[in-house]
Amino acid sequence: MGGLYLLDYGAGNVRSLANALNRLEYDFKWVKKPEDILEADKLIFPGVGAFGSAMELLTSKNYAEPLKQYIKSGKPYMGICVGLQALFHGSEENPNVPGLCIIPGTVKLFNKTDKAVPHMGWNEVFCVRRINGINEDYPQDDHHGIKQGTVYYFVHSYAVPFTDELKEWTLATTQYGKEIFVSVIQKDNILCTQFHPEKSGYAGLKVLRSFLQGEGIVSNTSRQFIIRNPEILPRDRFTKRIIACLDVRTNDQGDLVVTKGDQYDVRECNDGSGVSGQVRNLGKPVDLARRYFEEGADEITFLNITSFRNCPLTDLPMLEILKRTSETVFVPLTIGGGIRDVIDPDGKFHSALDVAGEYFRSGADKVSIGSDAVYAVEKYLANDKKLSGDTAIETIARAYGSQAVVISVDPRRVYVDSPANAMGHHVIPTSYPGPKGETLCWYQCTVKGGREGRDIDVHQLVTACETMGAGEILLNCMDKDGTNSGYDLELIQDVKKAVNIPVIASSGAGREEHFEKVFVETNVEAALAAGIFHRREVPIQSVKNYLKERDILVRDIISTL
Ligand code: 1PR
Repeated sequence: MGGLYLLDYGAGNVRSLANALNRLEYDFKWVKKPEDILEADKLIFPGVGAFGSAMELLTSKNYAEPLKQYIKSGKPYMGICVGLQALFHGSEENPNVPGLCIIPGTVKLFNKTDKAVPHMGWNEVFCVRRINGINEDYPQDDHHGIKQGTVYYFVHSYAVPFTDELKEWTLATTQYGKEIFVSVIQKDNILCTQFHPEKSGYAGLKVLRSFLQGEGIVSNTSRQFIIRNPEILPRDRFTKRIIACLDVRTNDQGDLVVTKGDQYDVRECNDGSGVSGQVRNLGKPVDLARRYFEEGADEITFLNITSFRNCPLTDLPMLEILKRTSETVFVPLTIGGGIRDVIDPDGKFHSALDVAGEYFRSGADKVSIGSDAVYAVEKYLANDKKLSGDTAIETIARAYGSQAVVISVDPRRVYVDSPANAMGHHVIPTSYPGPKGETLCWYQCTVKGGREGRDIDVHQLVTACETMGAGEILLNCMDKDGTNSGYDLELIQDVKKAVNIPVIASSGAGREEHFEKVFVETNVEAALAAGIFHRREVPIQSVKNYLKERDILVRDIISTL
């Protein structure tokens, strides 16, 4: 049989890797039984989710032993993310679960005091092994397509600290905060990346292609290398993410279109009478997503903004949109709208975990939970902050990892003239005066796309969701949405101080300088925009150029394979 095999143990989004191999025009087969592993001529293990669940699934499927035999056979093995970590003796993530014990060492949790965890975004690799005779500045192209100075997409909370004992195994390291970890393992037939090459744009596809062509292994045998130690830089090379957001809904003719609201109202007011007109149609979801990928978006977010009306599993067009988008877009995809327990039209119950699983299997890397997160936190607060363990956030984070769970917050300002009138809510000073000149407000969470306010503030929501295991906050603002007046910096600063997980600023972007302000004044990891991109008012590259000129790290796109 032979050939290239992918080892899918059923815990995550392997569709993206399959799409990447299709884009590179490589045929492959899926490992379906333990014997397939030893049949393979080349094997890729895309590990997603928690170390423990990966190892338990490998063991329960009787894959672990044949996998160790395969690796020891000398045939080419590529491990991705948890597929790298699994080679080690164990992980702090699940201390009682042994790894494959091929490489000495333990996977450790990042230090959370100086940076957001998970490490979710684009970061540079540093080749600790340089080809002899090549000067320091020469870009490294012979290391399995891995180029010094290029950024790749990482999403993990645990990593292998770089130590002298790992020098013979380590091709490259990456610095995050003040920690240096092993980002590429390469020795003999083994190549493993902590980053996701299938989600790292064309730079990542080049790494996959190099492994598939077997280039790196040849160059290793025929070259002399100089090993050098990575030094801790004053600042890591972690870039800020620019995210394009596509609010999607059916228009009155029943077609799924990309639309955009002004303060969440997506309908045109055609004749100035104030009577709602057509749903704004700003383009087709798959076409726009592909355009943004080519233009340098670091991530694409789809929000199904009328999902509260129906069962997402019957909303097959959204699943289809994800499947088609993930065929040609090789950066992370987030899908939101309707991630909750549902009963479909014929009465069948589907858990939020089932719904999320459908989206992951269709090509999503993250799911975004809006209304259901508000309801879950209301119950959590009413239950003396005891975790129930059965919320959508907890069940999806447990199965797919925290990094797969985003909380989308739809807050609106409630102005008060004094904290005493805020009914115990978290009040902050605002530079946007209220109707009676108030300079204080609290941010009320809403559900159903901003249609219904709840008695819960953003501070309560985000801190509780982090406790429940969410991995990221998508922080919208109804008052700023669609205004092109800039982000709500006070809201964002307040949330950024309240949580340790990454925060995406959203709502209000109008010009390149708005992105600089939000990064400099709030230190968020990412900034999202919709209207200015859909209406072609501000190109993504122009935002990135503006930020680069002001010494804010952003990803350079590699536009060709
Ligand atoms: O409640 O879990 O079913 O999720 C519904 C999802 O749909 C939530 O993420 C919610 O934010 C979103 N949503 C619902 N209704 C609307 C609406 O606009 N009528 N989108 C909506 C809210 C926020 C962003 C927007 C940014 C940037 N829009 O999607 O794109 O504010 O806009 P801008 O750069 O043009 O200012 P559930």
